[in-house]
Amino acid sequence: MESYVSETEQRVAFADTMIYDRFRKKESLNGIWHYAVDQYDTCMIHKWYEEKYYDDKGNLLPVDYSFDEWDTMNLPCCWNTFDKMYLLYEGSMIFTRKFFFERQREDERVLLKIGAVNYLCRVFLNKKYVGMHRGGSTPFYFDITDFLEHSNRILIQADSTRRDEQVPPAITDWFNYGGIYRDIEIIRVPKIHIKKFQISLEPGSDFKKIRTDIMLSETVNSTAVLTIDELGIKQEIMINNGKGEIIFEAFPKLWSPENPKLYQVTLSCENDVVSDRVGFREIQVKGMDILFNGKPIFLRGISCHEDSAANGKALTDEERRENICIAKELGCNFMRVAHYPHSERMAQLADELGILLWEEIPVYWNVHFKSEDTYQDAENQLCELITRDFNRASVIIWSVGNENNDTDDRLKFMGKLAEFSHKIDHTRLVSAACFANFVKNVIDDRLEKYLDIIGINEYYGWYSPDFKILSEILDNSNPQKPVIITEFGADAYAGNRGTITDKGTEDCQAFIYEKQIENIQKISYIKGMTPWILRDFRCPRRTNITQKYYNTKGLISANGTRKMAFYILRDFYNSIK
Ligand code: GCB
Repeated sequence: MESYVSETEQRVAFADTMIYDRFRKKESLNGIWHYAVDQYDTCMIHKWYEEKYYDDKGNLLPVDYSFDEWDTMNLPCCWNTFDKMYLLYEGSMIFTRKFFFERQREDERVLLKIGAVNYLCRVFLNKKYVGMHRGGSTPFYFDITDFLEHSNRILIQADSTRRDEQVPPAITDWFNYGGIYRDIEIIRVPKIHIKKFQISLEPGSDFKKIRTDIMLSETVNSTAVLTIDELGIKQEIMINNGKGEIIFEAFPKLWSPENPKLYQVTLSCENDVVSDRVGFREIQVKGMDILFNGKPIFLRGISCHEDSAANGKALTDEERRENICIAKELGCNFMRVAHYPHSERMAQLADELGILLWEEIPVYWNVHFKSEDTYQDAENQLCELITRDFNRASVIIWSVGNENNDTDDRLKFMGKLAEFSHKIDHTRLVSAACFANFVKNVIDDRLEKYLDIIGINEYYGWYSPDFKILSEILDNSNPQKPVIITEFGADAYAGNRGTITDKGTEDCQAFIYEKQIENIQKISYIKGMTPWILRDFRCPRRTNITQKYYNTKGLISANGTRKMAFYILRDFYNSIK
């Protein structure tokens, strides 16, 4: 590793630096930032962020930047959709802006929150290195109290370079959007503040107990107060050494996709007050059933990427809402938001609009399963995701990965991730999208023993032409846990018609959906499906004339045109509702 990199590999923001921040007052640093493409990492090598304009003797030095004269970009955004010139750019970009800051209270701590940067991010404030983060889709926080002045310059490096040892690795089947593509915010908190606030229905309590876990920023003894006015609850919670937990009796109306009832909850402790809007629900596996609020459920799902033609991964709220509404129009009660954490807005909207979610980390294809560093990166992303979305009733499944061959190293790596998810969240199920054993034609992935639900990706009718083998696999298998068919599908260019064997046509895609549904619905251990995929998405690997750098397995095109298969799935879901 070159020395310029190692200096700025210190002070990594991991999940333990996160704070509870929903509905906290935030000052936004979104908006106009100056930027420059920095293909050769010159900013890091020559330390532009130190802004050395003179040598020790006071002589003017030549510099290769002029921050405040650079072009501007409105953040957050993906640079690839900002300007055609950057569509295929991968590497570093430097962003900078100035802002004023006034301290409000003597004891306040000031945190910088960045919603997501793909993939590496380094932050500098007033010529000093603040810290870095790795992982392209989860939020991170820095305490910048001691860096702030009245007039400030912030400089951020966003580095979207694909690397094999990262999570995801270099080759994926989606587009590598770069940029600071989620909100950049400043949050003021009192010195003693609420770092963690988790609230949920206690599983197995007959829907009559709520559990709350709290952690403060300091290891003090104190008392917190939780209120849920609508339920007449005002509960004191003892805090010892900065931590408190309580389980108490309550009778909430249960949250469900049909009735997404949310309660306003407030937690106060010392000088800090936070709130949330939460639903209470229970998800469990019993024998071969998935029980939602105690009743067996079939997950009528659809997979979905975080990708829009106009905005890349920086979807607007309207675009996210539209995706959820289209899924509901399909008759879905469930979405698999693949293959990495989507914005926290997605789960918040799912809570409000009523749709269940599978959330995933990008342990995708050929991850470096042997590497301890890669494992730590994956576990940290998982921890950041769980910490961020713990209070979202809509999220019922954590997925620890997608389509990885059943090797010993992978089993150890993903088994550990599954155990980790169970350890830090006992209110949800854990799964992964696996392969069937295509040699023996049976579902027998060894990861099964760590999972609550087995996800199976199969592409019969598309990559594997013979549907007879699908029915053989499904008949041969005797899984001991419920199965979700997490992927099947076929490419189709919207409006392209042909026979059922003409690849790339709507007719072929629709035919494959019919045959898949015919096979899947006969199998009683299958408790859900999330076909691939709601909407066409950008993908550099897809160069066919019917693809044009898009994966066209969407039931709708990137601009929303419904394909024939959309109606096949909609009719099936409506028939089993
Ligand atoms: C898969 C992957 C997904 C791809 C899809 C495809 O199995 O999980 O990421 O996009 O197949 O279209 O090939």
